[in-house]
Amino acid sequence: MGVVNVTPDSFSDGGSFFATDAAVAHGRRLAGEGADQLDVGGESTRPGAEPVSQQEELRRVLPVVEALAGDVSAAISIDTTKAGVARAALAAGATIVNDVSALRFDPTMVEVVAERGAVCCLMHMRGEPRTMQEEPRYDDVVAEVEAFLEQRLAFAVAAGIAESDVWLDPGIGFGKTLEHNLELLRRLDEIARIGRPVVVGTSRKSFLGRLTGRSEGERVPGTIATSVLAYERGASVFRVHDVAELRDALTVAAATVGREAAWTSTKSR
Ligand code: HH2
Repeated sequence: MGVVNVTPDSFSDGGSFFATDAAVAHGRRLAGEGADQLDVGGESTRPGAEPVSQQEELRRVLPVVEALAGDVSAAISIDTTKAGVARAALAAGATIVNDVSALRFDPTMVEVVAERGAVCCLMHMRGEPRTMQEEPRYDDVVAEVEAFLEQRLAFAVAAGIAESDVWLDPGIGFGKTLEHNLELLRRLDEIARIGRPVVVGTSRKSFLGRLTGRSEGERVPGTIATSVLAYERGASVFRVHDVAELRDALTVAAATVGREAAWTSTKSR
């Protein structure tokens, strides 16, 4: 899954693709590099980020979704917590809703996803982006994230979303310390045992910088290491900024463990 951030303030590529044309060109490039999904987002979720109005978010993402949906074979995912943005993006050709609040922030989001029969990615986050990194504490981070994801999956299914349309994500970096992120990656098989596709987003995140001392753009090796280990432990969707590098790494990893490269079959979703 390639990241297309149409934002001025995203943590690793903020501002680079803020103009519609630049974002569309970037999405085309990532699709050409082998992304099976393009995740288009108009609001940064980095710690302390300022909220964006629905009108502004729509202005940013809708032309990009429209242009890419008619143009690339990759499925289009809309990275939003707002039902109005998801509804418009799905009408414009998106087929996946990536909701980092796991259907919690907007009470009407669940209806939009269910009505449209969209795939939805439910992610674990402690609290909300503004405050999530204020002293995150867990007794057992993996058990708590797993319980949360099971509860959100049950909520989605009870509201009419097909279980087969739900992907789950432990939310690396969302209300977690370095140790929490590493523990989640180390024990990712426990999350995979829930039985839904697991999405993992480690791409260029700050915990990689804490381990290596590298700045955002220099964190691709760390992104690859964590993604390959997550793959080995059962993850099947990798939300990344650097698609070509990840694709090669995962192709080699899949051949090594003797598993079919599962991400190639998610294209149509
Ligand atoms: N991470 C980010 C945003 N959305 N969605 C899912 N499902 N999983 C993630 O790990 C995830 C996500 C943060 O990365 P980025 O989009 O690069 O930054 P920003 O939120 O600042 O735009």
